[in-house]
Amino acid sequence: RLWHQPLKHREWNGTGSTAHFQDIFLGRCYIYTQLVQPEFRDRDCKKIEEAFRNAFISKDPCEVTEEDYHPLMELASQTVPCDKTVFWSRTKELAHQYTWVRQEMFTLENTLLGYVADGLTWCGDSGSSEMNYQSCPDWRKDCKNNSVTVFWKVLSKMFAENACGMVQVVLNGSLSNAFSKDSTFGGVEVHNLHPEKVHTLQAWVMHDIGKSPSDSCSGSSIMDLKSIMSKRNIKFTCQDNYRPVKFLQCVRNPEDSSCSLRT
Ligand code: N1C
Repeated sequence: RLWHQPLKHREWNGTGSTAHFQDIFLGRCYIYTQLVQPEFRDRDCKKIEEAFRNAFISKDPCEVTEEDYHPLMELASQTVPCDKTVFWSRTKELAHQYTWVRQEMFTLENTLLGYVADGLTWCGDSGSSEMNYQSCPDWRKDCKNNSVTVFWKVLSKMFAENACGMVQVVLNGSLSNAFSKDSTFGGVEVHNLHPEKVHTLQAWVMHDIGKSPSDSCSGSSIMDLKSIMSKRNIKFTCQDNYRPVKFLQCVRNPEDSSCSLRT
């Protein structure tokens, strides 16, 4: 490479790493450890950021393995109290609104690593120690085992393994399949719950206000989930439009007929 040529990264089909990635990561880590959950105030954000970078930097972003993230997982490990884990699938915003109001409950994004990485994109390059801000692998067009997807897979797996007591999942009843085996919830989390620790999975199937309901607790996708749980020896319950979550939807849509008393 001639000295005056700008460094050329390999080109992928997805958007590149989030601009100012390191600053955002570090800033979020300090917000979480100092302000959101001060029990974590002694965690070393610089070390966590370094362990995170080491997982994917100078590597082909399509060849990242689960093991690459293990040192990070160890450094930033976190346990959620029993009965307080909330999973979600295609209902991210609503699930986050719920845990925001119920501060003692946790989605993955209410844990340190989920919090710092939420909504960000990152990838490295085998020929460079820099992040690639031009492009990153697309899950469909380039590869499944990319730096972002592998991260969420490892983290989701640990989150499910650590869950205990009664756990909840918020599902989207405005999709034709509220439960999908191809989602992270259906493909990873459900299979990593430990029946010795988790006695019940409670599903809430929520319909978007203003959209027609497409799936419900009596639909076939929920029957699939029910049968997976029964094989795994975990009790399963399901409720359509669970009231405490429905109230949150009604805050945004107070005039909807489904939000008035006694309907
Ligand atoms: O595939 P999903 O939903 O079923 O994944 C959600 C499920 C939750 O219970 C979380 O614990 O898996 C966990 N999880 C995240 O917390 C998360 N935050 C951001 C999985 N993925 C997460 N992301 C990104 O959203 C990630 O890039 C992944 O591919 C999507 C999954 O969202 P989904 O399909 O709505």
